[in-house]
Amino acid sequence: MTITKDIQAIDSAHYMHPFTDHKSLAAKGARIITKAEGVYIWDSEGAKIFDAMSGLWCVNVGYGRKALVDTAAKQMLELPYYNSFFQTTNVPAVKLAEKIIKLAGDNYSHVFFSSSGSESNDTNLRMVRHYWTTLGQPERTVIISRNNAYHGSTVAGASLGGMGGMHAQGGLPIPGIVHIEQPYHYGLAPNEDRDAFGIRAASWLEDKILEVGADKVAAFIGEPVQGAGGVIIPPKTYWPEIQRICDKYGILLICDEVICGFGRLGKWFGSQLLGARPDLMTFAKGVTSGYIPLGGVVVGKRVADVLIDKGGEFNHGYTYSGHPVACAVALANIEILESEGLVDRVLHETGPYLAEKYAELAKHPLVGGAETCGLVAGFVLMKDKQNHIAFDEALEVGMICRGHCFANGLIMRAVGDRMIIAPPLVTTKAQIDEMIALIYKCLDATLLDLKTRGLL
Ligand code: PXG
Repeated sequence: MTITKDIQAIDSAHYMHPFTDHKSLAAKGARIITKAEGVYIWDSEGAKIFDAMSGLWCVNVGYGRKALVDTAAKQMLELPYYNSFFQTTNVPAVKLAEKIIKLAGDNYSHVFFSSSGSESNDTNLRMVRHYWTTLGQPERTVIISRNNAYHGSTVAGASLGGMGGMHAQGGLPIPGIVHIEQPYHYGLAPNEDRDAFGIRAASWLEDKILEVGADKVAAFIGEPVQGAGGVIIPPKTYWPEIQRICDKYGILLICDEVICGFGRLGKWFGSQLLGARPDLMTFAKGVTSGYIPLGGVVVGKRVADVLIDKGGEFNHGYTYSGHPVACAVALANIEILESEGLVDRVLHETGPYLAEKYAELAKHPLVGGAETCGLVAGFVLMKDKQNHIAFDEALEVGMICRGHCFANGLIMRAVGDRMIIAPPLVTTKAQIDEMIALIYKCLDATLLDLKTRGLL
């Protein structure tokens, strides 16, 4: 047996993967990724692949960063672990909290650490309810979220998320979480003025607040740009209007920055670009560029002041809250983002360049609704875009396209028929050209394939 076949057999016998249909995976065998450098990954058969998804929206500084490895090794030797529970702390966690507050701005004072985005949103759920109880309004428990949102896979995370497939398994969402429609202009109202649609989409929040009763609503949660829901970039009017509505009813705003944070949109946090002032910000992924698990919540002064002054003990925490190795790696990762000017580069150079390329890509016969924001981008495969006719969902055209991407050395993710990318922030303009050329190649292969199958 080759190494590939060998590992595939053991994988299929013993390794239960996340979000995977194991019967169909066993039939073909998992792709084994063996090494990575820069923006590329390699599989066990030696194929070099352009990773236009940064792993899973996380490897912001690219693969192969020795500084992060050295930092982890040094910290492991010095203090590999200690908890922050019983009135103890550690230096990397303290320094990282201080650094994140500097990046977040004046509105914020504290950071709560976890090891993932899901855990952080569990923290948010408990924190906002504890906040309102502390203020003597325990009936304010309801959190409003959006359809197709992704906020994680724990019970709270999946409930806050708006993924039908996840809710269908395990009786979710848990009580006290309700959803409104997402601000997907191209999918919901392509003929409406974009900015007017943004205001209308935000008004669905106000409708829901009034339906639930303003005195029962604790918070609204949203990703600045929805990621796993298909890269849904809201009109520029949307977030300021959401902020206005939250302010009007005194409702806490949580921005889930797990994907948008740490430079993805060209600012340290996506809400800073899109015009929101969240009370709480969820982070994970890009904080360490995925080199080691770390997540957390940036806590605004509005919440922190109440919890610290009057909240007493918050009965919540994780073994790995403030893990010294993860926090040290995060500091080194932020140091790279700063010293290489990567966040500004996304805002002023690579983001606008990708936007230009996507404007051209929009002319391809299969491509509808092509949009970018910083280094995140998406389009939807359309059967007849002149008449705005989508493909039948059951045909899984997105998966067909994804297959051609794999075959041609490109990782591009399919969400239904939306094809999405989030390349590492180190991607150069020349590498954007290379990635765009691959996207054209894959689209042309998909077009030919669909014609051959009689689907077009
Ligand atoms: N919030 C957001 C906005 C996310 O994108 C999470 C929370 C949960 O983070 P953890 O670290 O618990 O996984 C995420 C994670 C996909 C995909 O299919 C996206 C995520 C995770 C898994 C798959 O694009 N995002």
